[in-house]
Amino acid sequence: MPYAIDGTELVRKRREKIKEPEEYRVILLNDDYTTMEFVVKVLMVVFHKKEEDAVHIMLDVHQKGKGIVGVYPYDLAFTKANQVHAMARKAEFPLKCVVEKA
Ligand code: TYC
Repeated sequence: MPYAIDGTELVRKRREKIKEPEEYRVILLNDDYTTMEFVVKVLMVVFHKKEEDAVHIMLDVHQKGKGIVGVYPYDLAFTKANQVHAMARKAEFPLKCVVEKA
């Protein structure tokens, strides 16, 4: 080490290293086959939305083609996307969502 660093410098360096987790958007995609009722259920079960909010999000996706459902750290975003696809597969609906970096 070419020079000594004091306690304050060490604390500053350690603080600078702490990064907030990067965030990822989970985006729900519209399709012509999944029922509105099922989409609302998925939004309530997987994303913990209140029924009123779930209906609003579902209608927005239905009208616009896609919409952001939530923003999460990487692992949680992909876990939720997988849960959506697992529920959809089981119910034989083609419902899809995608994850993108926020
Ligand atoms: N478009 C579907 C219908 O009319 C409803 C729907 C909404 C499907 C949102 C997917 O992400 C979706 N039954």
